[in-house]
Amino acid sequence: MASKKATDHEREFAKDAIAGLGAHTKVISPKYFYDAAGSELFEQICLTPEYYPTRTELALLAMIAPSLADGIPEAATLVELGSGASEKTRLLLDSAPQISSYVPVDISSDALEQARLRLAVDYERLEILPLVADFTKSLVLPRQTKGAPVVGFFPGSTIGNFEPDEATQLLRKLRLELGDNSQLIVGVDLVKDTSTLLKAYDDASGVTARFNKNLLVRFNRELDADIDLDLFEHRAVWNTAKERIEMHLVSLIDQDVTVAGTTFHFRAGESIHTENSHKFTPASFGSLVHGTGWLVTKAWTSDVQPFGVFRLVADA
Ligand code: AVJ
Repeated sequence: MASKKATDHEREFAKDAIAGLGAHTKVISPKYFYDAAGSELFEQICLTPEYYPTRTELALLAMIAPSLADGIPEAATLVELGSGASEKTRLLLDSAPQISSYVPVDISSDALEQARLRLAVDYERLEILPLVADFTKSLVLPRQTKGAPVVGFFPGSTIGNFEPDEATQLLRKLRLELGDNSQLIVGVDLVKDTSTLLKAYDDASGVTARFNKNLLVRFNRELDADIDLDLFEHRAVWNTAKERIEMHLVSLIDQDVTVAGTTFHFRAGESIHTENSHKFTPASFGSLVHGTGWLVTKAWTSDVQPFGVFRLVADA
């Protein structure tokens, strides 16, 4: 049984890689960053001096946790999307002991298991129900949570990785899945000066470059590719029109690479577009949420490095 599951995952990875590398503008979903090595590299990115979002959000959450907790019902279920190491979760759990069950959702079973083990030590009364899933697909909450008030937690500005129409679709889907009396707490990185943004996605010690190139490592290991990592360069650019940071892997020469048995030609300077990180203003995030079945009832923003936490409640 276990091996069949693995091949489904690799089959989808191969299918997406062939479709993306075969597209007019070569692209691959950022969800493929997060194998065990990628999740670990992301934890390291959060420790770089340049990558401000995680520290800024943690500081903001620490400040507003009591207000967030006030709005959380008795015996609530906390559903966290793309949970990773769950440090931010602790701030909520510490200030809202009325949370009785926690459903971390992540594509990386390793990261989930590590988070579960760490949390179980400190939160004995908390029912931890990990869900290995791609939260962009249909989410079925564990049956143990049936009937409990649901609080969604979507930190880290991961919503910024989606194109605006994908983000609204995701919010609509979550509105239906989390239910009528639910709420959703979203962490959103805000627009700021371009040099700060570019440094955050291209840190001097090259951790983000390794995180980006880890995709090529996965192509070689899991999709029998023959890619020379030194012939590709990490690049982060600010797209002013779309208010987003884009990450790319740029081919340094004309070359052919084979991935999952298919050969793709790269011109020198041609890239694989690996991630978008859209940046918002409270107004632009408000219009993104508009019409998705959620209402923004509260917004908290930090002013040092502008970052926002928004409480969305299900519209009646
Ligand atoms: C956690 C996915 C939101 O887009 O800022 C960090 C991932 N990419 N450095 C982001 C990331 C490059 C991060 N997210």
